[in-house]
Amino acid sequence: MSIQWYPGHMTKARRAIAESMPSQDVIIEVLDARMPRASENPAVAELRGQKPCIKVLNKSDLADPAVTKAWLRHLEAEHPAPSGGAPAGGQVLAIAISASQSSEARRRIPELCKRLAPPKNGPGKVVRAMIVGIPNVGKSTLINTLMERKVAKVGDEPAVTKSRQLVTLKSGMAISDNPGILWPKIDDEAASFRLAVGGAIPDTAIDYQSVAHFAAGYFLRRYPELLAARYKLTDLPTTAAALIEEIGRRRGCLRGGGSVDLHKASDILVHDFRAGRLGRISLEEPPGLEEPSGIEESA
Ligand SMILES: Nc1nc2c(ncn2[C@@H]2O[C@H](COP(=O)(O)OP(=O)(O)OP(=O)(O)O)[C@@H](O)[C@H]2O)c(=O)[nH]1
Ligand SMILES: [Mg+2]
Repeated sequence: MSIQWYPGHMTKARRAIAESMPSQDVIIEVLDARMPRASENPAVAELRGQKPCIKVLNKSDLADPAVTKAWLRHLEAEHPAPSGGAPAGGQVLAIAISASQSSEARRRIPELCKRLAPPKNGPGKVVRAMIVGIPNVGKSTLINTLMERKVAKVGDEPAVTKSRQLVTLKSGMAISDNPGILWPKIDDEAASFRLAVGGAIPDTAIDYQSVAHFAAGYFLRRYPELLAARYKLTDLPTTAAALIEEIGRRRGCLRGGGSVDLHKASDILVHDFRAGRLGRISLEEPPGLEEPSGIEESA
């Protein structure tokens, strides 16, 4: 499944990010903790160049904690801290937070920004940071948390923010929220599915049932016990298609004639995942963590 969803405001947002990049001290790249790699927009790395960056694995309350820890280790290994002395340009730090709950975000992010920002000359120089990332990862929620009040609109759908908003924190730090940006053609099949399952792409721009099929297959392989508990299944189906059918039957998603409404059943599975009702699940693991095998990928 290749995704082509690139609304006009994203072109403008990308241009605006590029234009203000030179005046920024630190880039705060918000990622989805359930899929840190799939939610990493290659355009952000390209645009930020050598600017220091904090990779914020947000929504960690929904992600598998052991996998998040492994991602933090992996990201640290990918971007080792410079040995000795002040941080060099281009340094990357990674933290896991939950922007919707976090007093931790309020405490740690400004502190990390100050640590990463290049030293400035003269009194009254403020640290300038820019929040960027793909849609629906919690960028506006983070700015509201940092401001300790609602300054930006948030919503559980992609492309809620359409233009940049610049605010000043109590500490004097200048920080901007930006619209989520994707890249024009997402070719990586598994990454497209993960982005779609997680809600970074509107449900109307994807083949919903294949997305649910991908999720069902992954959950069966990686989190069978969570599926069994949520849907009260003593005998887990062995294929993604059979799982979606079974969910549909159990939840009464039936058409006239008794066949299962697969779209409704898919909807239940995807929305249970997004809301965390299945439990804490990560959709991808860093290299080195093995997936258990034994269940067919698809039916
Ligand atoms: N569970 C959980 N939900 C979160 C967290 N952070 C944000 N959300 C929810 O995720 C959804 C998207 O949040 P936004 O802050 O609007 O995301 P955004 O990145 O600004 O999205 P765009 O403006 O569309 O690019 C909202 O429903 C938030 O309540 C978090 O840490 N945990
Ligand atoms: Mg937003």
